[in-house]
Amino acid sequence: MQHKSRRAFIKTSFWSVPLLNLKRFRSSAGIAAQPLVLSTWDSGPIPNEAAWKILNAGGKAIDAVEQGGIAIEDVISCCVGLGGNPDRDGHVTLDACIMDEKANCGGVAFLERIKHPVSVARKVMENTPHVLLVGQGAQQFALSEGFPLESGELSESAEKAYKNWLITSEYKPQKNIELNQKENIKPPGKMEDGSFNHDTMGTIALDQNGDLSGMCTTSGLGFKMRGRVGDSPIIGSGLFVDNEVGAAVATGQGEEIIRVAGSHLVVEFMRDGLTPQEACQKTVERIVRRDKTKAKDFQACFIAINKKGEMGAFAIHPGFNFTVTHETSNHVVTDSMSYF
Ligand code: SD4
Repeated sequence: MQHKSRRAFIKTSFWSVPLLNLKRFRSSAGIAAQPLVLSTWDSGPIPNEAAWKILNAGGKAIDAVEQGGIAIEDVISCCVGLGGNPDRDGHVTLDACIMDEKANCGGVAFLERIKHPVSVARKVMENTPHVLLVGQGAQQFALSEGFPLESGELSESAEKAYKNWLITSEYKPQKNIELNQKENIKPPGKMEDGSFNHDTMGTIALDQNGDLSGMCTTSGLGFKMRGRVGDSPIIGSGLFVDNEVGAAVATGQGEEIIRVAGSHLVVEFMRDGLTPQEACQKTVERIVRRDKTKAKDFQACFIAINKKGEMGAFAIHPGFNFTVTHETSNHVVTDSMSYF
């Protein structure tokens, strides 16, 4: 077993927060917090701020996570939503899903020119007999629900990235850590040019009533094949919620997360009595075990909360960070624990 306990340093987020380290995070991971919201990456303060408004007012977790998704999809300089990097043909295609405390769920995949896939996913959940709509059908449904058709133009940062990618046209997803380790990254997760450096936002929440919900929204891996769908809109892979047990959400190389039905696996480990931290770690170990050499080249990360309001996170590689918000704390945990 090679995973290391890494010290984590907590950056100041949108709120003024105390400096903490991972040791403290670990002990706070054992403390129950309710309500509670966790989001992937250091752009997590954006969804968490929107979600917290609802949770703090006694609102429902499902509304909180949807508002979180909308907030990050609104940030055009973010790699989530329409500002994200395109596929190799130059089109942005979006994936999202949402799941509530009653195991109601909905998703959209390969959706184009619609700004808020998370809300279309919720409409799929509430207004259709289905769980997942894709491509043109998903767009047609979104339009019928009153979502406007957007222009389809690339954002400035995506256009730049695409032109740059066309030079080699080599499909080689980043582990994200290279970006994080660049000195020019400004918190929370911002690049020098003001754009964000991650393409998937997962948010899970526990509300005052003790109910759990989650959402995941993404533009998927940049420069993917046209039609490619990752783990993010797939219930059980990118996201899973079981109100008796806990909730988990994933980010990283979607294909590898799908292979183990990652988020479902995290929840099942929690059902067996593991803490959220142990459950995330065991799931990452399951992915790595399949092919350890290959795992050196891709990232996969999970965050989880359980019914008691305990939390956990684990990644294959260093550099993963996530955002925690509850009554007494608001912080980005940088460089979470990892296998390598
Ligand atoms: C995907 N899981 O499309 C997503 C990518 C991701 O940060 O998480 N990027 O495979």
